[in-house]
Amino acid sequence: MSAENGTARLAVDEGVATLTLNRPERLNAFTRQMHAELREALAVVRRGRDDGSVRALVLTGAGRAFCAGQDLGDRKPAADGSPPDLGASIEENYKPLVLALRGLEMPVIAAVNGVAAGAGASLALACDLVFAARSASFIQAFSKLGLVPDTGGSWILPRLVGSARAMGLALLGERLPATQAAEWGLIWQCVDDDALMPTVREVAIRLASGPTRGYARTKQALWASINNDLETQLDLERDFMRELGRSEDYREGVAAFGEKRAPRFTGH
Ligand code: LHQ
Repeated sequence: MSAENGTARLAVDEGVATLTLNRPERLNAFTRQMHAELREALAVVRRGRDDGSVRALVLTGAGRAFCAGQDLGDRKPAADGSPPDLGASIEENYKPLVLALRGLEMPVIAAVNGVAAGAGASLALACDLVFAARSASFIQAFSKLGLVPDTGGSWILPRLVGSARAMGLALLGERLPATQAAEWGLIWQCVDDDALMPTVREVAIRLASGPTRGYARTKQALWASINNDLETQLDLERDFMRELGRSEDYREGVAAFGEKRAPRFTGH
Protein backbone atom coordinates (compact mmCIF):
# COMPACT_ATOMS: atom_id res chain seq x y z
CA MET A 1 0.00 0.00 0.00
CA SER A 2 1.25 3.52 -0.77
CA ALA A 3 2.65 5.53 2.07
CA GLU A 4 0.22 7.79 3.91
CA ASN A 5 2.17 10.84 2.73
CA GLY A 6 2.72 9.55 -0.82
CA THR A 7 1.45 11.18 -3.99
CA ALA A 8 -1.16 8.40 -4.39
CA ARG A 9 -2.81 7.45 -1.09
CA LEU A 10 -4.69 4.20 -0.80
CA ALA A 11 -7.16 3.32 1.95
CA VAL A 12 -9.41 0.27 2.12
CA ASP A 13 -12.60 0.17 4.17
CA GLU A 14 -15.77 -1.94 3.92
CA GLY A 15 -14.64 -3.48 0.64
CA VAL A 16 -14.02 -0.08 -0.96
CA ALA A 17 -10.53 1.06 -1.93
CA THR A 18 -10.17 4.83 -2.11
CA LEU A 19 -7.23 6.08 -4.14
CA THR A 20 -6.50 9.76 -3.59
CA LEU A 21 -4.22 11.76 -5.89
CA ASN A 22 -2.19 13.65 -3.36
CA ARG A 23 -0.25 16.68 -4.60
CA PRO A 24 -2.76 19.34 -3.60
CA GLU A 25 -0.26 22.21 -3.91
CA ARG A 26 0.07 21.35 -7.64
CA LEU A 27 -3.63 20.50 -8.06
CA ASN A 28 -2.66 16.80 -8.06
CA ALA A 29 -0.81 17.09 -11.39
CA PHE A 30 0.84 13.84 -12.51
CA THR A 31 4.55 13.28 -12.00
CA ARG A 32 6.60 10.20 -12.76
CA GLN A 33 6.61 9.46 -9.03
CA MET A 34 2.82 9.68 -8.89
CA HIS A 35 2.49 7.33 -11.84
CA ALA A 36 4.79 4.83 -10.13
CA GLU A 37 2.78 5.07 -6.91
CA LEU A 38 -0.49 4.69 -8.82
CA ARG A 39 0.81 1.52 -10.44
CA GLU A 40 1.78 0.18 -7.02
CA ALA A 41 -1.62 1.09 -5.53
CA LEU A 42 -3.53 -0.51 -8.41
CA ALA A 43 -1.51 -3.70 -7.93
CA VAL A 44 -2.65 -3.70 -4.28
CA VAL A 45 -6.26 -3.20 -5.42
CA ARG A 46 -5.96 -6.13 -7.85
CA ARG A 47 -4.61 -8.34 -5.06
CA GLY A 48 -7.51 -7.16 -2.89
CA ARG A 49 -9.94 -8.30 -5.61
CA ASP A 50 -8.24 -11.69 -5.64
CA ASP A 51 -8.53 -12.16 -1.87
CA GLY A 52 -12.04 -10.63 -1.71
CA SER A 53 -11.11 -7.61 0.43
CA VAL A 54 -11.63 -5.01 -2.33
CA ARG A 55 -14.74 -4.99 -4.54
CA ALA A 56 -15.00 -1.33 -5.63
CA LEU A 57 -12.51 1.47 -6.29
CA VAL A 58 -13.02 5.20 -5.78
CA LEU A 59 -10.61 7.68 -7.36
CA THR A 60 -10.50 11.23 -6.04
CA GLY A 61 -8.18 14.18 -5.45
CA ALA A 62 -6.81 15.81 -2.29
CA GLY A 63 -7.55 19.49 -1.74
CA ARG A 64 -9.49 21.71 -4.13
CA ALA A 65 -8.77 19.92 -7.42
CA PHE A 66 -9.26 16.47 -8.88
CA CYS A 67 -6.21 16.54 -11.17
CA ALA A 68 -4.61 19.21 -13.39
CA GLY A 69 -3.13 16.68 -15.84
CA GLN A 70 0.56 16.28 -16.50
CA ASP A 71 2.79 18.36 -14.21
CA LEU A 72 4.24 20.80 -16.69
CA GLY A 73 7.33 21.28 -14.53
CA ASP A 74 8.18 17.61 -14.06
CA ARG A 75 10.12 17.17 -17.24
CA LYS A 76 13.62 18.61 -17.30
CA PRO A 77 14.78 19.61 -20.80
CA ALA A 78 17.43 17.31 -22.23
CA ALA A 79 21.02 18.53 -21.79
CA ASP A 80 21.47 18.78 -25.56
CA GLY A 81 18.28 20.86 -25.88
CA SER A 82 16.46 18.18 -27.90
CA PRO A 83 12.65 18.10 -27.53
CA PRO A 84 11.04 15.69 -25.04
CA ASP A 85 9.55 12.40 -26.22
CA LEU A 86 5.97 12.79 -24.98
CA GLY A 87 5.08 9.52 -26.70
CA ALA A 88 7.41 7.67 -24.33
CA SER A 89 5.61 9.21 -21.36
CA ILE A 90 2.25 8.08 -22.76
CA GLU A 91 3.56 4.58 -23.40
CA GLU A 92 5.15 4.19 -19.97
CA ASN A 93 2.60 5.96 -17.80
CA TYR A 94 -0.74 7.10 -19.18
CA LYS A 95 -1.67 4.21 -21.45
CA PRO A 96 -1.00 1.53 -18.79
CA LEU A 97 -2.98 3.60 -16.26
CA VAL A 98 -6.11 3.70 -18.45
CA LEU A 99 -5.81 0.02 -19.33
CA ALA A 100 -5.32 -0.90 -15.66
CA LEU A 101 -8.51 0.91 -14.64
CA ARG A 102 -10.44 -0.56 -17.54
CA GLY A 103 -9.16 -4.05 -16.71
CA LEU A 104 -10.02 -3.93 -12.98
CA GLU A 105 -12.67 -6.55 -12.31
CA MET A 106 -14.78 -4.25 -10.15
CA PRO A 107 -16.62 -0.95 -10.56
CA VAL A 108 -14.31 2.08 -10.66
CA ILE A 109 -15.88 5.37 -9.56
CA ALA A 110 -14.43 8.84 -10.04
CA ALA A 111 -15.33 11.39 -7.35
CA VAL A 112 -14.38 14.60 -9.13
CA ASN A 113 -14.00 17.03 -6.26
CA GLY A 114 -12.69 20.00 -8.26
CA VAL A 115 -11.13 20.90 -11.58
CA ALA A 116 -10.12 18.01 -13.86
CA ALA A 117 -7.85 19.26 -16.65
CA GLY A 118 -5.97 17.60 -19.50
CA ALA A 119 -5.01 14.05 -18.63
CA GLY A 120 -6.82 14.60 -15.31
CA ALA A 121 -10.13 14.98 -17.18
CA SER A 122 -9.35 11.91 -19.27
CA LEU A 123 -8.52 9.95 -16.12
CA ALA A 124 -11.94 10.75 -14.63
CA LEU A 125 -13.67 9.78 -17.87
CA ALA A 126 -11.79 6.46 -17.96
CA CYS A 127 -13.66 5.42 -14.81
CA ASP A 128 -16.89 3.43 -15.02
CA LEU A 129 -19.05 5.91 -13.10
CA VAL A 130 -18.26 9.60 -12.72
CA PHE A 131 -19.72 11.75 -9.96
CA ALA A 132 -18.67 15.41 -9.75
CA ALA A 133 -19.12 18.16 -7.20
CA ARG A 134 -21.22 21.10 -8.42
CA SER A 135 -18.17 23.39 -8.24
CA ALA A 136 -15.99 21.00 -10.27
CA SER A 137 -15.22 21.44 -13.96
CA PHE A 138 -13.62 19.65 -16.89
CA ILE A 139 -11.05 21.30 -19.16
CA GLN A 140 -9.58 19.77 -22.31
CA ALA A 141 -6.41 21.78 -21.72
CA PHE A 142 -4.39 19.97 -24.39
CA SER A 143 -5.19 22.37 -27.25
CA LYS A 144 -3.75 25.30 -25.29
CA LEU A 145 -0.38 23.50 -25.34
CA GLY A 146 -0.59 22.41 -28.96
CA LEU A 147 -1.29 18.81 -27.94
CA VAL A 148 -3.98 16.24 -28.61
CA PRO A 149 -6.43 14.88 -26.00
CA ASP A 150 -4.59 11.89 -24.52
CA THR A 151 -5.10 9.28 -21.81
CA GLY A 152 -8.01 8.03 -23.93
CA GLY A 153 -9.60 11.47 -24.24
CA SER A 154 -9.81 11.47 -28.03
CA TRP A 155 -11.53 8.06 -27.85
CA ILE A 156 -13.96 8.65 -25.02
CA LEU A 157 -15.12 12.23 -25.70
CA PRO A 158 -16.95 11.65 -29.01
CA ARG A 159 -18.40 8.42 -27.64
CA LEU A 160 -19.82 10.15 -24.58
CA VAL A 161 -21.05 13.43 -26.00
CA GLY A 162 -21.00 13.04 -29.81
CA SER A 163 -18.48 14.48 -32.24
CA ALA A 164 -19.84 18.06 -32.37
CA ARG A 165 -19.46 18.60 -28.62
CA ALA A 166 -16.25 16.57 -28.46
CA MET A 167 -14.72 18.74 -31.16
CA GLY A 168 -15.81 21.94 -29.43
CA LEU A 169 -14.41 20.79 -26.10
CA ALA A 170 -11.12 19.59 -27.58
CA LEU A 171 -10.43 22.54 -29.89
CA LEU A 172 -11.63 25.37 -27.67
CA GLY A 173 -10.34 23.98 -24.36
CA GLU A 174 -12.95 25.91 -22.40
CA ARG A 175 -13.97 25.06 -18.87
CA LEU A 176 -17.07 22.81 -18.83
CA PRO A 177 -18.92 23.12 -15.51
CA ALA A 178 -19.90 19.84 -13.84
CA THR A 179 -23.60 20.69 -14.15
CA GLN A 180 -23.30 20.96 -17.93
CA ALA A 181 -21.10 17.84 -18.05
CA ALA A 182 -23.97 15.94 -16.43
CA GLU A 183 -26.56 17.51 -18.76
CA TRP A 184 -24.47 16.49 -21.77
CA GLY A 185 -24.02 12.92 -20.54
CA LEU A 186 -20.26 13.29 -20.11
CA ILE A 187 -20.64 12.10 -16.51
CA TRP A 188 -23.20 10.16 -14.49
CA GLN A 189 -24.14 12.73 -11.87
CA CYS A 190 -23.39 16.15 -10.43
CA VAL A 191 -24.10 16.62 -6.71
CA ASP A 192 -23.70 19.40 -4.16
CA ASP A 193 -20.11 19.79 -2.99
CA ASP A 194 -20.86 18.62 0.56
CA ALA A 195 -22.73 15.61 -0.74
CA LEU A 196 -20.00 14.37 -3.10
CA MET A 197 -18.01 12.06 -0.83
CA PRO A 198 -21.01 10.78 1.19
CA THR A 199 -22.89 10.04 -2.06
CA VAL A 200 -19.92 8.30 -3.66
CA ARG A 201 -19.21 6.34 -0.49
CA GLU A 202 -22.81 5.14 -0.25
CA VAL A 203 -22.78 4.02 -3.90
CA ALA A 204 -19.33 2.41 -3.55
CA ILE A 205 -20.33 0.43 -0.47
CA ARG A 206 -23.51 -0.69 -2.22
CA LEU A 207 -21.49 -1.82 -5.24
CA ALA A 208 -18.84 -3.47 -3.03
CA SER A 209 -21.49 -5.69 -1.47
CA GLY A 210 -22.99 -6.58 -4.86
CA PRO A 211 -22.28 -9.34 -7.39
CA THR A 212 -18.75 -8.17 -8.26
CA ARG A 213 -18.20 -10.73 -10.98
CA GLY A 214 -21.43 -9.72 -12.68
CA TYR A 215 -20.44 -6.05 -12.40
CA ALA A 216 -17.03 -6.83 -13.90
CA ARG A 217 -18.58 -8.57 -16.89
CA THR A 218 -21.19 -5.79 -17.23
CA LYS A 219 -18.52 -3.11 -17.40
CA GLN A 220 -16.51 -5.25 -19.84
CA ALA A 221 -19.58 -5.81 -22.03
CA LEU A 222 -20.58 -2.14 -22.12
CA TRP A 223 -17.09 -0.90 -22.92
CA ALA A 224 -16.69 -3.61 -25.58
CA SER A 225 -20.05 -2.68 -27.15
CA ILE A 226 -18.59 0.62 -28.31
CA ASN A 227 -16.54 -1.17 -30.96
CA ASN A 228 -18.47 -4.41 -31.50
CA ASP A 229 -21.15 -5.11 -34.07
CA LEU A 230 -24.43 -6.58 -32.84
CA GLU A 231 -23.57 -10.20 -33.55
CA THR A 232 -20.19 -9.98 -31.79
CA GLN A 233 -21.89 -8.36 -28.82
CA LEU A 234 -24.62 -11.03 -28.74
CA ASP A 235 -21.87 -13.65 -28.65
CA LEU A 236 -20.13 -11.82 -25.82
CA GLU A 237 -23.38 -11.65 -23.83
CA ARG A 238 -23.87 -15.39 -24.37
CA ASP A 239 -20.38 -16.16 -23.10
CA PHE A 240 -20.71 -13.91 -20.07
CA MET A 241 -24.17 -15.28 -19.25
CA ARG A 242 -22.83 -18.82 -19.51
CA GLU A 243 -20.06 -17.96 -17.04
CA LEU A 244 -22.27 -15.96 -14.66
CA GLY A 245 -25.04 -18.58 -14.69
CA ARG A 246 -22.59 -20.87 -12.94
CA SER A 247 -21.63 -18.26 -10.32
CA GLU A 248 -22.41 -18.40 -6.62
CA ASP A 249 -23.88 -14.91 -6.80
CA TYR A 250 -26.43 -15.90 -9.44
CA ARG A 251 -27.49 -18.86 -7.32
CA GLU A 252 -27.76 -16.57 -4.30
CA GLY A 253 -29.70 -13.92 -6.26
CA VAL A 254 -32.29 -16.45 -7.43
CA ALA A 255 -32.54 -18.04 -3.95
CA ALA A 256 -32.98 -14.63 -2.28
CA PHE A 257 -35.71 -13.69 -4.76
CA GLY A 258 -37.57 -16.94 -4.05
CA GLU A 259 -37.21 -16.52 -0.29
CA LYS A 260 -38.23 -12.84 -0.45
CA ARG A 261 -35.07 -11.66 1.33
CA ALA A 262 -32.09 -9.42 0.48
CA PRO A 263 -29.32 -11.31 -1.34
CA ARG A 264 -25.93 -11.83 0.31
CA PHE A 265 -23.49 -11.59 -2.56
CA THR A 266 -19.89 -12.65 -2.10
CA GLY A 267 -18.48 -11.55 -5.45
CA HIS A 268 -17.92 -15.17 -6.57
C1 LHQ B 1 0.36 23.10 -12.01
C2 LHQ B 1 -0.43 22.46 -12.98
C3 LHQ B 1 0.21 21.57 -13.87
C4 LHQ B 1 2.22 22.03 -12.80
C5 LHQ B 1 -1.70 23.74 -11.84
N1 LHQ B 1 1.53 21.38 -13.74
N2 LHQ B 1 1.67 22.88 -11.93
C6 LHQ B 1 0.95 16.25 -21.44
C7 LHQ B 1 2.34 16.14 -21.63
C8 LHQ B 1 3.00 14.94 -21.65
C9 LHQ B 1 2.56 13.74 -21.63
C10 LHQ B 1 1.32 13.30 -21.25
O1 LHQ B 1 0.19 14.03 -21.29
C11 LHQ B 1 0.03 15.32 -21.26
C12 LHQ B 1 -1.36 15.64 -21.10
C13 LHQ B 1 -1.79 16.77 -20.27
O2 LHQ B 1 -2.22 16.57 -19.17
S1 LHQ B 1 -1.68 18.29 -21.00
C14 LHQ B 1 -2.49 19.33 -19.85
C15 LHQ B 1 -1.63 19.73 -18.70
N3 LHQ B 1 -2.40 20.51 -17.82
C16 LHQ B 1 -2.70 21.80 -18.03
O3 LHQ B 1 -2.37 22.40 -19.01
C17 LHQ B 1 -3.47 22.49 -16.94
C18 LHQ B 1 -2.64 23.58 -16.32
N4 LHQ B 1 -3.34 24.18 -15.23
C19 LHQ B 1 -4.30 25.11 -15.38
O4 LHQ B 1 -4.68 25.48 -16.48
C20 LHQ B 1 -4.89 25.68 -14.14
O5 LHQ B 1 -4.01 25.44 -13.07
C21 LHQ B 1 -6.28 25.11 -13.80
C22 LHQ B 1 -7.30 25.64 -14.82
C23 LHQ B 1 -6.27 23.59 -13.77
C24 LHQ B 1 -6.70 25.59 -12.39
O6 LHQ B 1 -6.59 27.00 -12.32
P1 LHQ B 1 -6.59 27.76 -10.91
O7 LHQ B 1 -7.72 27.22 -10.11
O8 LHQ B 1 -6.56 29.20 -11.22
O9 LHQ B 1 -5.26 27.29 -10.17
P2 LHQ B 1 -3.74 27.77 -10.46
O10 LHQ B 1 -3.53 27.84 -11.92
O11 LHQ B 1 -3.45 28.97 -9.66
O12 LHQ B 1 -2.93 26.50 -9.91
C25 LHQ B 1 -2.54 26.36 -8.55
C26 LHQ B 1 -1.10 25.93 -8.50
O13 LHQ B 1 -1.00 24.66 -9.17
C27 LHQ B 1 -0.23 26.89 -9.31
O14 LHQ B 1 1.04 26.93 -8.69
P3 LHQ B 1 1.46 28.24 -7.82
O15 LHQ B 1 2.87 27.95 -7.39
O16 LHQ B 1 1.32 29.42 -8.69
O17 LHQ B 1 0.48 28.26 -6.66
C28 LHQ B 1 -0.09 26.18 -10.64
O18 LHQ B 1 1.08 26.53 -11.33
C29 LHQ B 1 -0.05 24.75 -10.22
N5 LHQ B 1 -0.48 23.87 -11.33
N6 LHQ B 1 -1.70 22.87 -12.84
N7 LHQ B 1 -0.48 20.88 -14.81
